[in-house]
Amino acid sequence: MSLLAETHDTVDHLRLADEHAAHNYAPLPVVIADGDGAWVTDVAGRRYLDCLAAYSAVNFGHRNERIMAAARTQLDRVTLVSRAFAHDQFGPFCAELAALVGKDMVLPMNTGAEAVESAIKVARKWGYQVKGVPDGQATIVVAGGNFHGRTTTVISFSDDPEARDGFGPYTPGFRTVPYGDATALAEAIDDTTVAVLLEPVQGEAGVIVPPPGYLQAVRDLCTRHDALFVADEIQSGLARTGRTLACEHFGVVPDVVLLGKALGGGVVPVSAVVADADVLGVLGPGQHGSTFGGNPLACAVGRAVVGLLATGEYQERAHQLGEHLGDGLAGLVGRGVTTVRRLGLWAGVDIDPALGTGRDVCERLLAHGVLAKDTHGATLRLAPPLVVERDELDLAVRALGTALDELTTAR
Ligand code: IF1
Repeated sequence: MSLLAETHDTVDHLRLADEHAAHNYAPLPVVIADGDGAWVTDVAGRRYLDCLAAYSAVNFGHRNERIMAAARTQLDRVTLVSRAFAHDQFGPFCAELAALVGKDMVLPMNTGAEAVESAIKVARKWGYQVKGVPDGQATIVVAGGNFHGRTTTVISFSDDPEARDGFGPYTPGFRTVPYGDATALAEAIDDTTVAVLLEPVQGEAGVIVPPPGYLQAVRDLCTRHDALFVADEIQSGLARTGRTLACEHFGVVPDVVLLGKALGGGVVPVSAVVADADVLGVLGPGQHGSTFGGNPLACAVGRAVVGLLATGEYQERAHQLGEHLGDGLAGLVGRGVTTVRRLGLWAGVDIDPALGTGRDVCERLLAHGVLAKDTHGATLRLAPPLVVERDELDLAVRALGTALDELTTAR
């Protein structure tokens, strides 16, 4: 029996979490009890417009009815059998997801970091077995400002001290080049390079859209040097930017696509490495695995997500609503906002440091009924569920303007 299940007291909940949960986050002082579409309600009954969507893991809205129906149906059938046996959601999920992405095969995992780690293992194995890189000498090129997860290997190639410091010794075999710099990438690639791992749009870095031609240059360099272009679409993918994959905006087709977050419909962790057989075929029985990867509940939810994406409706919504959001945010430039970056319904909003930090703005947005998250000090990342309505976006922009005015007055 929960100590506080029926308590409507935010402070009690925050105190319990503070006493019994690791302090690896500093959450805003709000305790959510219910979610529906683009809105959540806290334990005191206050409603908030969710402009984070769990870092784009809730693209289809809280408790999306088609996703929840698929989950409920599967919950009443079978939820976990391990990959030691097949099940009736597995093949269809893999076939349907592969078709959505335009590849042959899927390696289903759970978290985004697991998909990234799995892709690193596959790329290395492909390098040794197919490309002919001497065993143990594979290198992978990554970009400065990257965020690909929190596991030890992944933070080994992070250049964010908060994410990396204190967790050594680090995994070798990675080279870092400035994001957006094709010349630096060309200089970093050599015969040992098995892959270039990039976010098509850098999320944690603040929704950094690459310069024109950059991803095409990455594609060309990977082709020329027989290296795999691995696109981490865990946050940018699945309609967030207005296309199924962010890479589509730039006219490039990566060799390997990493998916996660919204693939689980906001219900269960579902991630995947998606590629053709000439890449994923390097894995044989016993060479990789996961207790929960590709479980029946995950596959049933994943199939519902793929079904939602098949019509293009969410991609179009993100495009249209993103334009509307962009127009609203443009009106705040010079009113405490210095820069706005956006692709689809995904925006990075830089706050004038003279006014305060991104956290300061988020705390005032909270008071005005809007949830958002800061990143790297002075940037807000806005990523509401794609089911949000225009007037709700207007509400968020108005609340941001008010928060900025309050900070200006308080100076
Ligand atoms: C946290 C950031 C966002 C990701 C990309 C892989 C992963 C992520 C492009 C790993 C995860 C999450 C992790 C979460 C907060 C959030 C985040 F701020 F950390 F960087 F979104 F920008 N590739 N991003 O964005 O996926 O293992 O978490 O399922 O760690 O604080 P995961």
